Amino acid sequence: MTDTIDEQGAGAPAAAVPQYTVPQERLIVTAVPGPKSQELHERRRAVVSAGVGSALPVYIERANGAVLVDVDGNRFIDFGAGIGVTTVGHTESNVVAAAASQLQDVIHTLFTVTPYEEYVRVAELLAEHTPGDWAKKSVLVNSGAEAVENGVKIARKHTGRRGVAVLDHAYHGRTNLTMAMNYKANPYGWGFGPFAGDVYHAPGSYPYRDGLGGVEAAERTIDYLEKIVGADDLACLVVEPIQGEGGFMVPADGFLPTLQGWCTANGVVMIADEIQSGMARTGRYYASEHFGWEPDLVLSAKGIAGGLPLAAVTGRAEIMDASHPGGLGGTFGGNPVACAAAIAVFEAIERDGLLAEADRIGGTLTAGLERLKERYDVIGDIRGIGAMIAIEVVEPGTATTTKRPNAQAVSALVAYAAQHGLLLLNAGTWGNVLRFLPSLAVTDALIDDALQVLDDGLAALG
Ligand code: PLZ
Repeated sequence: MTDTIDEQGAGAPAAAVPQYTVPQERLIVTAVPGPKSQELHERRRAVVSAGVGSALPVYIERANGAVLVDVDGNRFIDFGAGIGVTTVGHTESNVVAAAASQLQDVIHTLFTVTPYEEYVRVAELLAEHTPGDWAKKSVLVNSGAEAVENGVKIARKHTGRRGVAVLDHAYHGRTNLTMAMNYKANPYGWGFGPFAGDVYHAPGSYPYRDGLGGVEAAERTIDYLEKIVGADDLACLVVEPIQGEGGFMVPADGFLPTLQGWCTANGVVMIADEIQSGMARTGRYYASEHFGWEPDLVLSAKGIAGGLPLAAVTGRAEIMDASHPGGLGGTFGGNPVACAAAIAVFEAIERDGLLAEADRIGGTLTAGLERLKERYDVIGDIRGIGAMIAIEVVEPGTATTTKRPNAQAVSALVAYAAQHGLLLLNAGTWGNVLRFLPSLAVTDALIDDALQVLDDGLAALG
């Protein structure tokens, strides 16, 4: 997906050339936010809870490919993709067509009342594309947090145990159980307790800061689980193969398979939270594959349905069948329109070679960031895989010594980028990470342009 409408030359292939409905270029025509966005923001203040934030309060009117258009006519290169949701591109034409067609046929029945084929098809696709060559089953739900909740429910029922282990820097959602599973209380849990019990936080793998090899880091995690938690009452260990909100930490080699080995030996269900890292984002269907990790259960959400709400727990059939009939469900889970969109997403990944597109994006981004790192010593680390790349920003002169987190520079860069038509998201426990999560429709030209904005922003830090 490297061609735009303007670039279709005579040599372009006849099929699979995306037709964008929005020019794939940034364009700033007003102050950011512009007058119409400001007006909408005033209306919002009166009626939308103050607890709901917005990273960039420009109100979006249209979105296509890798570009957002706001109500004032400004166009932004979208390096957030709704936090890794519109992975196949905004308003991807096949996703739109599949959802529109499904809207005409059936919008809702509730699968647990009267079922429909689309749910079954999504479960088949998940069984095929999640890691591990064994019989798999799924349950479909509405959100990432709900997938985490269901993964834990199923693991508890299967093991007859209560304990839930997670890693430091983890993020798993905003429901009561998942708030307890997050590393950061502020903003996710602050004042919202009491929280669910039996949740244990163990150290993970953060190569830039802990300097540990994967097996060493896993041994530290296991030691914690054995000494502090105790394996006997542990139902599951939930791990993001590449941590998302925590700052895109790529674990050292061997970390994940070593933990899986320990879990298997101890009857603990190991669950991959692939909600941010899955669905082709890293150049594989699931990031676990990069690490030779075959999890017992895999959680999908975000990118699975091209922007429509859908999430899933998929895994070993014998674990997924642990629940008594009627134990799993929910009114909107596996909605037919969302399922039709998800089927179109799986098709787009295959038809448009999107796994290779993620590799291309990772290559272009990483090379450009490496060049910036040579010139700006606030870039401490560049990490990530495919279209899930981040830089960790540190105080000048500390990149190889104390690595002091530099949230101020991250905020300044995000603000600078927004003013210049580039939507960037921060991440990281200390707000010290700048993450790049473009859709797989982003062209190399757009990436180069975004890197130039970042270069200018870094220069402006002084
Ligand atoms: N697990 C790994 O990344 C969602 C949070 C946005 P939901 N991350 C974005 C926000 O501020 O609320 C996420 C994730 C991982 C679970 C979740 C939760 O997914 O669909 O937001 O519930």
